[in-house]
Amino acid sequence: MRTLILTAFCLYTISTKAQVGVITETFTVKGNCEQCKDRIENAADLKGVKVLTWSPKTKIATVSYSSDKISLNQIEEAIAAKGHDAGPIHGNDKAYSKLPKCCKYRDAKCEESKN
Ligand SMILES: [Cu+2]
Repeated sequence: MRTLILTAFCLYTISTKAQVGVITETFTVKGNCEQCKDRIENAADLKGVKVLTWSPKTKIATVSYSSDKISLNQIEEAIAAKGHDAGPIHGNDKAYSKLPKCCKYRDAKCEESKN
């Protein structure tokens, strides 16, 4: 009986996970500084995205989003469009060229001083 209940519980858990809903995932976004952080987090201000936070230290973005409204790929594309490499997507070169010097993560590390 106990086994049956456990099995039923496991099946329930699996089916709940398979349903669409709010998903939290992490992916790498290249960037340098606090300005990058603002740019990246604002880029992810999209319909279906609950919250995205990015750490300049770890270069990891953590995003919670409604999978029935938006996909992780779309979120990564929105960030890449701002010039930041996001997950498997290469940051837009034109947008990258317009980034402040401090944010050009392909060419330089950000100095601690602002601007
Ligand atoms: Cu920056």
